[in-house]
Amino acid sequence: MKGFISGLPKVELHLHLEGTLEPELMLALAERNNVALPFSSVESLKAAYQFDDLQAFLKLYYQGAAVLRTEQDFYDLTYAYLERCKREHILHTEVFFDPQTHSQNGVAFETVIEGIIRALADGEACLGVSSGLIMCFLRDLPEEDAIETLKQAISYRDDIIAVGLDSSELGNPPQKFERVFAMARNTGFRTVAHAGEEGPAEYIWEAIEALNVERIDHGVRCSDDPKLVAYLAEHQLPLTVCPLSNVKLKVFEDIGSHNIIQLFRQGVLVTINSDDPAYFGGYLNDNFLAVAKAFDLTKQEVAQMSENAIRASFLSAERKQQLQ
Ligand code: ES4
Ligand code: ZN
Repeated sequence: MKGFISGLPKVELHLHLEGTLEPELMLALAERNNVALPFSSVESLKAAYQFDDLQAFLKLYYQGAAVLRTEQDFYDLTYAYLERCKREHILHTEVFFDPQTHSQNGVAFETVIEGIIRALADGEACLGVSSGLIMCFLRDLPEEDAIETLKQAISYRDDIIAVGLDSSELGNPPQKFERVFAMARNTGFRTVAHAGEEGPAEYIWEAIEALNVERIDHGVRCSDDPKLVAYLAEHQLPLTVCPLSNVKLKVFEDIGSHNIIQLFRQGVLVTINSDDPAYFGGYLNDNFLAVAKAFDLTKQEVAQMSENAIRASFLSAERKQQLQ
């Protein structure tokens, strides 16, 4: 199974670039940029990666992201992930970035995006990994900040395929961003949102009805509402599920208690993704393998998961067909 998964052509749809910041690079950039970190070794950093919930994780994730300062830093971060894609046989990836995290640290929008788009172009040309860029709004910040961020993105209209919504879910329902998502859609951006990771099934309904999203990121709490599961299956609205992330953040106690296979068997278009692999201890192949082993999946079922991701991607119908 391990060899089968490694060799399977794959697509990734839920990955935070800032979440690919490996401890080694984090420490190197802290030194390069003179940013103070409360950790001095890879070991002490890794030892701190034990989280009770999303909030505990986000604290470390934002602290880590503060070492990213220059365009070259964003290039190096992004290119290192694309090299990983090549090794993992990921042919296409749709990646999130959080510009507001960096503007809070005094780093300009242009610095962040120029580094990322240069790496994505090189990744396609030199590694053969195609990609799409998704700009996420931080949902724990006010609506006006998201609107300001969207305005900055307009000059990069051709470099960004979609907008998304991430960070602290509880208390920050999708509805809060209804207007900015409408503006984004009118500008020609596609839309996705994190919903139903820690938040209730109601937030998934809101993401669908108020934000008009084309995919739900996580969405695992849909199981609390059978009508919602039926809706997702009927409309083939994809969920980008992140199994190892959910276990690390205690959304599920262990991989065997995860509901991904239950949803799969109920006809929901589920996909497997790695979320923040540097923090959660596994890239895409590890996520596939954990699910395949825990539920004793057949090769055909594993291949179906990969096919689901091709279907759920923002690729053209023509390119989807090439990948299938
Ligand atoms: C995230 Cl796992 C997760 N959930 C919500 N927001 C995030 N940002 C980075 N990782
Ligand atoms: Zn995520």
